[in-house]
Amino acid sequence: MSRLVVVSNRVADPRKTAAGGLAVALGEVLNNSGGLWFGWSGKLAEGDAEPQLNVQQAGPVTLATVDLDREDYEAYYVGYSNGVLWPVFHYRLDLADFDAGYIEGYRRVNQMFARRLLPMLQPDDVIWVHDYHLIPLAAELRALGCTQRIGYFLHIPLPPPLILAAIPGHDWLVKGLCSYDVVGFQSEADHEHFCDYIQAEAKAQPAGEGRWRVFNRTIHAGAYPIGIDVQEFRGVTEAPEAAEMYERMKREYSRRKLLVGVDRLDYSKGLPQRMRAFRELLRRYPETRQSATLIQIASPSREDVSAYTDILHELESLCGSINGNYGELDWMPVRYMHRTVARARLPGLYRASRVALVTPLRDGMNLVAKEFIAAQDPEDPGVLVLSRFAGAAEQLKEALLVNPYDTEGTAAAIHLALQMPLEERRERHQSLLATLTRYDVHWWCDSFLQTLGQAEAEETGTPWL
Ligand code: GDG
Repeated sequence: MSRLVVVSNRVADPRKTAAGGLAVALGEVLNNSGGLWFGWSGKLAEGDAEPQLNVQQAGPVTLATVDLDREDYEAYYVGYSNGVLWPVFHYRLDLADFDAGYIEGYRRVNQMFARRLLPMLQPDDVIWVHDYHLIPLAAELRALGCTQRIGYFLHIPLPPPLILAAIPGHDWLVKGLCSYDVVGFQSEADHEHFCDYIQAEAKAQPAGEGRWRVFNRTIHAGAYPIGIDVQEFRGVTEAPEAAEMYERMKREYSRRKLLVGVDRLDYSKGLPQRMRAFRELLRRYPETRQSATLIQIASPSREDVSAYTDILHELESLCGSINGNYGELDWMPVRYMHRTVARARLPGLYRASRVALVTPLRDGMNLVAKEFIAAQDPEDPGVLVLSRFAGAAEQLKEALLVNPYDTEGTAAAIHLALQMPLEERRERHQSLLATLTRYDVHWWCDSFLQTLGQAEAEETGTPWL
């Protein structure tokens, strides 16, 4: 059997708990199959020498990481990945900072990753590259003579061609994507955007089921919506820490219905829009005052990117004004925490909540939506209010789907969720849980790797890059 090599921007020890969606999912995959996980250590290098490679064994998984020097970190990570690709891929051209210098740093780090990874590869390896930080990695590996199969999965949305085309060098990025053997997206919508782009801009020709002939190669493209490990998550839900959290929340809010939001503090998550919808709920449906409480966890994220400090201030000011206008001596409508909650306790919070608000303006998938469903008591489940702009909305049809830009419409959906009769809550939850169980993280991994396994190994380099 081929060995699995995973490459992602950050490497997390699968034995420890991690907060990112990607880290959680990949930890599970590698723990099951064993293999090599390569990426950035998360540390900055000291001195001028080429950074050391750190290799350690974590159970069945070899973890190999390199440090980045500050200049590379600023250009590759802060500048290009999070200052250009993240906003544009989330349809936020207004937040992109197209500084010409960044792309050089992005390319430099991808080249360095390719150089460092190549000597560790075995002939039969299957390589699986993740996310927007590493789009050109396959092209760089191929330029060094790598002939193994390489797959790529984009965890964030891929916007339509006209938005993508706003990025200087977008054609180079897409050519980079076409150096993989399999390119996977979270949703059919993202997959279609890719197909539209390569047909319009690169004269791609269909070459059978999911396959394209483009830039003199054959590639496979498809939607592989990421899932969670439902069994594992239900296990965490039943463990003492989550159960204790559940009991505490139930006691504390015995006379109220809890609404919950759990997000990285990111402008793509629609947090100010969510707060405005909640304010509208309190304004339009006075009976919800004193009967509903919103707990919003906003875990700190990318604090060295300036757009993130702006969103923090906007959110804090909205929470303050809602509490100021609607709060009573014995009740505050919003409990907002700019902190990370321990993963072991999160399911208890989900389970104690009647409604989850998952209302991103754009999201590749959104795992919180799935975790919320998995944590519910099937006899008395909560209701998921979900943005139609999350990748998860393609699968989770029985959620209450909302347009997060529509404040009144979202407030009305939250109101409906709060009032939903038990029978309807059960029916919806049952269907949602069935979807979640069928398309779990193992399905995601198996179906992607099966397609990659069937792809022909690349026989030559790609001299055109
Ligand atoms: C990217 C894409 C895609 C959040 N706050 C806390 C915490 N979390 C955990 C959640 C969940 C994960 O972080 C967030 O995953 P999401 O999917 O919601 O979002 P991103 O981080 O933006 O992930 C996304 C994902 O990749 C996977 O492909 O779904 O669309 O943007 O697991 O539970 N965990 C803990 N404390 C917190 O405060 N412990």
